[in-house]
Amino acid sequence: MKLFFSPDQLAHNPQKEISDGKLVDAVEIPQRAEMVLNALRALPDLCEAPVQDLGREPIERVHDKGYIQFLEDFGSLWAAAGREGEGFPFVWPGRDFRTDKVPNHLDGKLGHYSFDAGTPLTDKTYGAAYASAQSALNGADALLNGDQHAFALCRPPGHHAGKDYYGGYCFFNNAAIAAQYLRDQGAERVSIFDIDYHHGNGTQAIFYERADVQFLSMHADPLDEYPYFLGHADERGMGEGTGHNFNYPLPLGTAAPEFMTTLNQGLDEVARYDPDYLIISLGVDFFEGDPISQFKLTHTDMPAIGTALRQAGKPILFVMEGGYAVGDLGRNVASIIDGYLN
Ligand code: SP5
Ligand code: ZN
Repeated sequence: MKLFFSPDQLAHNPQKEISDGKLVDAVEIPQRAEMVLNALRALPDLCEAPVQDLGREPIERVHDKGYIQFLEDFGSLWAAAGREGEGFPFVWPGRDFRTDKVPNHLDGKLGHYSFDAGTPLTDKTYGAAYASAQSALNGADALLNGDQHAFALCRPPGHHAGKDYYGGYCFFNNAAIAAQYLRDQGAERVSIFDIDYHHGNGTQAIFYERADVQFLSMHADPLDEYPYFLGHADERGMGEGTGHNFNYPLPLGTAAPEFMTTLNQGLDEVARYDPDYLIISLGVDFFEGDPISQFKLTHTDMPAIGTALRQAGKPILFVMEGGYAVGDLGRNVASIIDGYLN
């Protein structure tokens, strides 16, 4: 299995995030990728492949140009405003506000292009997010060239990012960019199954009205967990996309038996849809030791997840999403991939 990762992805190195009313240590840190990289390097069936720059165009197929430009310009805008430290929005267009005009003011732009205050933005974010998307695109290319599977070690993650907004530590939606690229290169149908602990709100929104990309997400019930405002079971798609969106909200405290039953339920829907390619948005924040999550999967539960995914029998692109128990992250991901391969 080819492994795609670019060292440029490490440049986004946030120090603090807002949580519980305080600035606390950031959890989506470069060490996450280093831990996964080291653990995957130890697997005999993994080989690192170079990440080619496939350009900005495949990112523009998913994201708004003004949004991409804002991320690229953010560092200079922040410095020109005489500000130090990391950027956080503090005002958003809530109900009754307008979103059809992009404010001139930096604070207005931050609110326009984001949905939470928990995601630090810096002058290094764009380059790292761009490189993360390139890793996903190279993984997609491997499948197009006949590989049966590929692992894109994306970081920063992507599944909370929508067409023109960031949040949840996500800036470019790597899985969505890969799915669109597969479609543009000739695939007829692509499924994205998001097994991160949090609902993949950005991915859902991007494909909500489309029949050519099926989206499934299993996650902590949004009534009780971030991102709170999307991810319910009755969200089934709109227009042509009706019937192609599947959400499986699960209670806090969910452990392996219910998790696996739900995973297999989702894989049954994938089989019915019969996609050319399956993308797994692989967050491992369902681990019992995750510092911001409340599922109860143990380290020994991991291989069975890989085995179930293997049984789907489709070419698979793994796209890394969340998982914040940094010390256990590498071995958890490696166990899933080991279960998948063996
Ligand atoms: C990709 C991904 O997994 N993003 C997750 C974003 C979650 N952001 C909200 C974090 C809130 C943490 N609050 C924890 C409080 C513990 N006292
Ligand atoms: Zn997550």
